[in-house]
Amino acid sequence: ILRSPQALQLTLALIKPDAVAHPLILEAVHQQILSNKFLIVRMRELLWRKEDCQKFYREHEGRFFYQRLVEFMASSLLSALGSSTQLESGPIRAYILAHKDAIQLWRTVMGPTRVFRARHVAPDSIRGSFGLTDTRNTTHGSDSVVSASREIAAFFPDFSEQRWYEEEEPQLR
Ligand code: RTP
Ligand code: MG
Repeated sequence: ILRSPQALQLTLALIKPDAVAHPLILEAVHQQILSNKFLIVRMRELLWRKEDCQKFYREHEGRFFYQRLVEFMASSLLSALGSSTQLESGPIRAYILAHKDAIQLWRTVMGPTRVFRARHVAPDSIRGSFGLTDTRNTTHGSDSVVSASREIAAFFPDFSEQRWYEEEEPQLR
């Protein structure tokens, strides 16, 4: 009964460098994933290449926050080596999460984008609890089925949703 995109939706979740850098926050976010009964389909940690990051966020190109968002999310070789010139950036963690209502549920668990708003209207959400600024707001989540499949492919190019439903997901029944 679970073996269909109708029954189980996928989303891409990212934990941003501000949270990956902090073991307690990283663990708390991971626990939020588990306690909300998401199934973790794939998970990886990486230093994001700037070109890949720019491509991922291309819908925001030209917006006032685009440059600082990319500088924060992507790592140059200098930041990989621990250079103090790029203190903010660092590794990120990417997940494919599955749930009946994965896209909307993850966005609710994250809370509002803007940290001031998150703290006021959803203080127990991830961003309300751990967000530092509008850029360093702890997590990312896909906003639609179309962007989820584009974003999953960006981080997990070998992943096939079809094959997953057919071959892996049955273990859950
Ligand atoms: P996300 O894509 O990260 O899951 O969050 P979202 O849909 O709620 O927000 P979106 O509008 O797609 O923006 C993507 C990321 O850009 C940064 N941002 N900063 N006013 C600002 O300074 C501002 N607005 C957006 C945030 O880090 C946001 O997560
Ligand atoms: Mg978005």
